[in-house]
Amino acid sequence: MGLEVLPLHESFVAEVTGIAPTLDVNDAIFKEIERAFYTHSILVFRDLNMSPEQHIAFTRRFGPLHIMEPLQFNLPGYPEVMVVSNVEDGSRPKGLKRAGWGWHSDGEDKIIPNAASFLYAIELPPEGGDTLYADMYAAFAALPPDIQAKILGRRARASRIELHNVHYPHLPALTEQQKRERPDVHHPMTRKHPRTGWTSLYVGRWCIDVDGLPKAEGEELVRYLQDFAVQPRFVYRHRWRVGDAVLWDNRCTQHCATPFDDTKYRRHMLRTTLEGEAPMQAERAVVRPAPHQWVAAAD
Ligand SMILES: O=C(O)CCC(=O)C(=O)O
Ligand SMILES: [Fe+2]
Repeated sequence: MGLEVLPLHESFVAEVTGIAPTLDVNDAIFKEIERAFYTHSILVFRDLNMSPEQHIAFTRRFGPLHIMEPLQFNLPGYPEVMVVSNVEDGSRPKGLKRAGWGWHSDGEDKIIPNAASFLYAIELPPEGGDTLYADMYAAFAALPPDIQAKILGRRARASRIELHNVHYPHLPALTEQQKRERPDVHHPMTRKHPRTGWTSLYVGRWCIDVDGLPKAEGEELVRYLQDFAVQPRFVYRHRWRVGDAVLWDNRCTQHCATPFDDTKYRRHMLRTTLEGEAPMQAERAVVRPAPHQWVAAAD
């Protein structure tokens, strides 16, 4: 039984098979997995059986971990593991409810966004609760040339402060202290991936307007790009099974959790998160090449 990498979509996402359900792999195999991750942007693992220690240990091989705050949504004793869940312990929520019900990449509204996230399914509802993923290299490549030229080298403003109530209407409003901790950020609209060098479209749901453009024009451009990015041709739908884990690269993909009846069913997931870097501006377009040219891309 050897490692296999099987594409699940024509442009991104691959399933990795032939490895231990604990993801305890040697360095040579890990190198293959890492290469597959940077070329396919998203890896799906199935039938896993990982302890929180194993989940953390595998993720850490890609780089330093990010501890999600506030710590109230992390697994007790394991600050590196965030709980995405509607399950309650008495009346206390065990995790963040309705996380990511809308297209985004993790941390896009922070100064240092998260590089990658690794979500592991522990308990699932019988219907609903799929996760959608969209390929931002493909979205960038498919943009009309005049729009590419308009956004290359530009920045857009992401605002937790203005959009928190829009995206998290079920959560309390931000306190003044939280607002100070989550100031507006101005990220490149076209992002250069630090490992592959390829250009992705970097505009998600926390984005609001564009630096250097009149407000209304910037808002309209942001809405256009948000809609363009998530057209069905760029999207892979993950239908979860218990024991699945999906590792996604937030620098070149977006994702969107789809709803389920959370008054009736339980959905309980554990997530580790990789520390990121300040997004690099793509000053010129470097379109992701065809798969047969990927071999050396991530080395
Ligand atoms: O629950 C999901 O399917 C994804 C939630 C999400 O956006 C995340 O964990 O980053
Ligand atoms: Fe997310």
